[in-house]
Amino acid sequence: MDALVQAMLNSDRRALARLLTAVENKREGADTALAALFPRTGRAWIIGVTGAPGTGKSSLVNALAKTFRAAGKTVGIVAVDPTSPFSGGAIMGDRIRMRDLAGDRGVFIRSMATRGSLGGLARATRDVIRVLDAAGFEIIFVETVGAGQSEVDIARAAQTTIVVEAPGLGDDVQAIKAGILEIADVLVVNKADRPGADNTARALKAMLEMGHPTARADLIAHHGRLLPVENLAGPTDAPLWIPPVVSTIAPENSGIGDLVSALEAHRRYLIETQALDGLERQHIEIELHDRLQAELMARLLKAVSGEVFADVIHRIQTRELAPQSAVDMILSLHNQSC
Ligand SMILES: Nc1nc2c(ncn2[C@@H]2O[C@H](COP(=O)(O)OP(=O)(O)OP(=O)(O)O)[C@@H](O)[C@H]2O)c(=O)[nH]1
Ligand SMILES: [Mg+2]
Repeated sequence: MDALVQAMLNSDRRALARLLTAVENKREGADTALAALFPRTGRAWIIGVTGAPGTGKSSLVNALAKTFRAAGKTVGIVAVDPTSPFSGGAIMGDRIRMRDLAGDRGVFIRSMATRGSLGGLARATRDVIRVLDAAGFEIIFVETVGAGQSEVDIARAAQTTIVVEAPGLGDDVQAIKAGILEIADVLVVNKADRPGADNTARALKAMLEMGHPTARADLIAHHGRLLPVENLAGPTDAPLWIPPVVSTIAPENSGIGDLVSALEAHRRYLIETQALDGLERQHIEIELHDRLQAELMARLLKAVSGEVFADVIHRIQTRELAPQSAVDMILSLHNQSC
């Protein structure tokens, strides 16, 4: 694994691909490799791209990557598909959509599909992003499909999040799922060549005017909290970021310049208001919480046998044991075995 890390740091693309596979699958030695690489991370600009299936996320990433490459930036792309266990189709599609990037050594594309739990996917995505960051890619796009909690969780690894909408997904406002708007730093109405695009843009702008989240603190509301919220937020007198709405036609490169300007403005905003530090602290807190939760649960399941669980479930069903008493009992069993 050491040799692989060294080769990867010497820009060996095959070593990078192999290291990513090892990290994604949590192979032996992967955690040590990640720990060795960790001091080299934190330099990349991570841009999340999320939205309903087929809205044009990959086409947009392709167009954005080409623009950033023309400006001399190196680009990593992570395409995550939590919805399908066999995302071969989507991955093939991405390969076609992004084929103009093939052969460019300044670009590295990685597709990931669900393996095991969604929590596991979020963990794997963070680790894959870190390896690309350590490898020196300056901008990393993370594309996630859909609009559920899992996509929101994955999008939280990003510093700037693009939410992509397209006309014709049914009722304009209905198409904008609750929760997805709150994570948007930049809103894109792609497929602006299609009828109804102006309505979608107007509906989005109206929704933004109606209610804009005043703080990012709500982002961690469903997670446990290790730190008081005041410690997480940036300076309270910082100006608010109002997400701009940008219309694009990705395959024609139309609107991409405006989108890049919007992204860069958000980046500047994060730096100038010192929100970047606060955001990173939030991300670390969420990650630490997630990792502890997964690790504690894994240890518990290792220490307490399946028979004990079966017995406890039976005793709950026969009303012999209340669910919370069962939890206390299992935890005390676990503590004894530690
Ligand atoms: N007319 C039109 N078609 C577009 C535009 N952008 C993308 N498409 C087409 O829409 C389809 C889906 O584009 P993708 O970029 O794969 O969309 P996606 O959001 O990445 O899709 P998934 O990853 O499967 O969710 C493709 O056939 C694209 O060529 C656009 O601006 N206008
Ligand atoms: Mg895609």
